Amino acid sequence: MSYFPNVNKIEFEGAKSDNPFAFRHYNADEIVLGKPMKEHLRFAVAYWHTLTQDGSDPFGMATNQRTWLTNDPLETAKNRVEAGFEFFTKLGVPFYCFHDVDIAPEGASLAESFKNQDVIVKLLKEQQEATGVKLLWNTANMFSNPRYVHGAASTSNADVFAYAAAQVKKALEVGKELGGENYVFWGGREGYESLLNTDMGLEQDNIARFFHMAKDYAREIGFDAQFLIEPKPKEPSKHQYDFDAATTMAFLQKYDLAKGFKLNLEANHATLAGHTFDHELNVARCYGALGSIDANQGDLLLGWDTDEFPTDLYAVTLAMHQILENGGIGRGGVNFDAKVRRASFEMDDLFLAHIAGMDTFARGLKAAARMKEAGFLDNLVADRYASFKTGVGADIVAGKMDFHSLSKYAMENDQITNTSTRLEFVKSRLNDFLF
Ligand code: XUL
Ligand code: CO
Repeated sequence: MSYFPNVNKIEFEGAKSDNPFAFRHYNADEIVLGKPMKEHLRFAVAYWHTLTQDGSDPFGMATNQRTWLTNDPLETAKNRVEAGFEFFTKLGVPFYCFHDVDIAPEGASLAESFKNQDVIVKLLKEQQEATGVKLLWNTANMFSNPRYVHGAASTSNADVFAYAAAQVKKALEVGKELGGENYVFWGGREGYESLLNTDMGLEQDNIARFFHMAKDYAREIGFDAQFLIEPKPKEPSKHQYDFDAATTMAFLQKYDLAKGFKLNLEANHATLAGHTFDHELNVARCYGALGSIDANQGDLLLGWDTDEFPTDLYAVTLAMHQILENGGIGRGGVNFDAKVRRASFEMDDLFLAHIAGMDTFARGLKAAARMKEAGFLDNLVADRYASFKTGVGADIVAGKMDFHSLSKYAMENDQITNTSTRLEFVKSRLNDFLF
């Protein structure tokens, strides 16, 4: 049986096509800078938004029409696997991502929850083998259930810490079973509501202990996925410890975890932190920690995580520029952590939304590649910092200078000349690459 009988495999038809169920820009095998688009982009569908969420919001009930829903949660979960893989293959994405609770219903006990997962993981594995679609990453949801009201690894309740450990242990086993390329931690409730009753030092020490245990267990079972932390400044917590890329790297360095973890950066989380997405990618790049991205966009007029499908070509081009500068996304990918709007409730909207995101990323990749080929930003940056290539600048970079020698140099060269960055002209030229 088909869950999407109206939609055939989505094909590339070119920019002039007016078929809504076709790619106009994403052409999987087209070579860009020596590599097929599909390898640059490594797209993934997020199970939670596309297969599990129902369209409800704090003010209204579910709106999504989903033909896989039944009265039996485990039956529904089985249907979702079938529907999901039909969707992934028709869309032509190579990867998917999930939380444990997205794929299988929680049971009355931990043991029953694990049993439900086992039933579904078996089906996922069969579908992966039949279709070639792979797991980009999985994760454990340690924020929805009321038991996590005080946090998971940062909880004030040691029994909850243990429960969370059991949940992640299982998630790592599932990741291994399904050959996941990455494993993600997003600290949904790892933060605080009020400092009045919070031991911030203990909470952060405990999170670090938790991460070390997770790394140790993954090593023990031979699960060699890349470990990723996903920063977010707030929501649902008032303040989350993994505030942004820089804060998260400081945490990882403090606790001797920087070698074992990279970052999964999300566009809407960057803007919630008061940063642009490319800022976050650039920070990660400076640390050699750009692991993967969650592709979406927020609404600057709204102060929460709207998780819209990414269609802002300017922002996506700058993000793809960072990824190209990084030498690619490595074992990571472009995961659509994005949901259809509540009013886009029909099944086929799921295709239209992903096509919009994939086409935008294809355009962003091509625009960033055109900039690269023209040497546009490379030349501009090289010119701007040219003074560090020769003379005193080269000596500073080589570590040959100190305050004595610099002071002597400055006394002899104290008539400073600076040049304009002509940033307005640069921005106008940048627009020329966005087509
Ligand atoms: C929440 C969010 C999560 C993570 C995985 O804002 O982005 O879905 O990506 O837990
Ligand atoms: Co995310």
